[in-house]
Amino acid sequence: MVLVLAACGGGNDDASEGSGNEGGSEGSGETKTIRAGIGLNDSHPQYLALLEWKKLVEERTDGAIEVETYHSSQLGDDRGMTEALQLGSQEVTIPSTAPIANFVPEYSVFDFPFLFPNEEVADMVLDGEVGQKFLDKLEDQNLVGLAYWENGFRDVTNSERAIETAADFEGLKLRTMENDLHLDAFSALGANPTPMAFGELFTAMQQGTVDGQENPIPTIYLQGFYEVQDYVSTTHHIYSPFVFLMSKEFFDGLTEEQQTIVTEAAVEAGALNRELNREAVAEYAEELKAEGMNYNDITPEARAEMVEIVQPVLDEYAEQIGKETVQEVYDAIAAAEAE
Ligand code: TK8
Repeated sequence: MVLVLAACGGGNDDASEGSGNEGGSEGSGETKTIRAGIGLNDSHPQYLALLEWKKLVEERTDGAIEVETYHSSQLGDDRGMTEALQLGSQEVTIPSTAPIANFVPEYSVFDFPFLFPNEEVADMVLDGEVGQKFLDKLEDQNLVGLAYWENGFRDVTNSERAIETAADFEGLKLRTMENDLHLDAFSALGANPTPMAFGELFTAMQQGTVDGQENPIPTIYLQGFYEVQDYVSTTHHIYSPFVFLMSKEFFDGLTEEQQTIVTEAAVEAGALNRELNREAVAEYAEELKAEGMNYNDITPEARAEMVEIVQPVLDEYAEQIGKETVQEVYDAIAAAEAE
């Protein structure tokens, strides 16, 4: 396997400089294996970008690092895989920020409803100083954050009715991610939220355990949610970033050169993830309609009402997180918007 990968990498300009086929500065010829797992399936932009990351890392390390990729929660759910990284029994996962808040509570700020106005501003804030500060907070939890990827703006689907105004959430059994802020925000809107791992969601909707869920359009389409859901409403209530996480124990065991390679590759593959994801949204929205889903957008007035309803929940979480930290995020957003 090592030989095959080294041979593939041989054609690459960057990989051919340095120490021949010794595999980086250690030169031991020992192959390090990364098990990288995600919850989404193998048609999602996240997985396609993960394959790109694998290719870049294997080429640039001359095969000294080998990456095995797993999708569809084969290695567990976001929370379980993150715990496995902490224990050093898995090397990479790319969860949404919401489950990360169970490890570093400050991450909840990224899941404040209606926080980011658009993807460009999100990129600037996350890829800037504030984003880096948040990545640094992961170290205490035995995790290294290499880059932000994109899950995207979340929209609601359900089997009961179109969500046009806040009142339509009333009594809706809605699956949420495992995150207290999500629970409290949807409760405030009148829904009946249930936290659940992503891998259990399809069956829960199929069996009617929940009426609906919320996720970005690419997930709704590529995971086949239209088979078990009738309504999609583009509430765009939360912009969900992904964080590319590596086990700190594994990262610390890499050579400096390898640390740079895995980090740069995570940023580059993340750009591909964002690009594919954004290209896909309009097309997949059309596909959802073609599959017979009832599709509706939200008026600015209805959105403003939702913002008002969740505001007390945000105030409460801002206290918990620390007002200064939250203000820093708001300031970075304002600065990005002004550019
Ligand atoms: C996939 C999850 C998922 C997230 C969720 O592992 O749980 O709803 O949006 O895409 O990260």
